[in-house]
Amino acid sequence: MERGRAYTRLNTLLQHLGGSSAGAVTAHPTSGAAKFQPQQFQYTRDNNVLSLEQRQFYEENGFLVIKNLVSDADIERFRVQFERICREEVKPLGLMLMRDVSIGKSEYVPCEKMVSKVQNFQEDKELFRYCTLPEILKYVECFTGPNIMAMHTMLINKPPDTGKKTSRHPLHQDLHYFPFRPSNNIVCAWTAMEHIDRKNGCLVVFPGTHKGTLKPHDYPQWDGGVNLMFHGIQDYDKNNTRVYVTMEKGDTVFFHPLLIHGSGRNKTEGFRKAISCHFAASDCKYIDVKGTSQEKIEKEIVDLTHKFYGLETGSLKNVWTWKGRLVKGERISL
Ligand SMILES: O=C(O)CCC(=O)C(=O)O
Repeated sequence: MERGRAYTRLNTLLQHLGGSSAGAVTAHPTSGAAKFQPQQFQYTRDNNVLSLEQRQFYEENGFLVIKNLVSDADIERFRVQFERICREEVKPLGLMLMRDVSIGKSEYVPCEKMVSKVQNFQEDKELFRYCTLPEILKYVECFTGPNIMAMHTMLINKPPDTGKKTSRHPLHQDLHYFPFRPSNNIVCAWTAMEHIDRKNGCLVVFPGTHKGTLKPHDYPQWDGGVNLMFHGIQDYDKNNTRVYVTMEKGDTVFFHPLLIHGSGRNKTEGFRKAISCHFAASDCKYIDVKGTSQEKIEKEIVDLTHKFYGLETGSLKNVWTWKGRLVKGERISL
């Protein structure tokens, strides 16, 4: 009875808030959007962290920016550790250093300017602190529930574009790389380590595409070359609204793994930094990707893991089992 009354009150409130327009998406919830009622929510959980507007925004758009979430002090610590890693003063186990395709192998000297991305920092205590920050996990739980695995970690150091446009990240869906489901229990947290806008290559997202399915991905045919693992979608709706997500240092965007997104060229002289982690509910289940659009990426990742670490994983599932770390609650099936 009490519950019934609460829903009626909530529904009245929702009606007061009015409808939303898909054509006018901003990077943040604005008052006035109320298409859904809580019982229809499927991408967010009711744990008293997100407001109704924030939940509606994510349900509708597949991403949500939380302003000023990570402190300057923490970001400084991540930056300092990243620089130490680049100078090879520390060599965390499992860490992979990537360089932009425009930099030849012979040109490589260990310094920050040569590294476009570090990934798999699960064994680096200092960087991995990002994945355990209570302020991050508090929001992650809204999407995954209480048992949380940190599955994929990255610090992206988008270099100034050399003119070859290789600093772009093609439009893609992160689920392409993941052999676990359901997708609604996976979320990416991506934190700006400085002001990020279209000049230094902010994220661009296609709102609402998280409601679609996983599309085939492949390397784009770019004249200047494409970075390793930068698979993109060829077939996307060019008329879909695009949102360029301008962010300040510490702002964090949470987004769904089916959301089509990418990032543009870095037209500045600086190295644009962001730190991110993909989290998943620990009761997600592995799937066999053989015979699916993910078969090719499975082979590429398994081969790379062998080349890089000498590990015979044999399947995407084993790669992710090896990388995943529990950050909250209980490890169940991942
Ligand atoms: O930081 C960026 O430029 C894009 C990162 C991204 O979309 C990814 O690595 O999946």
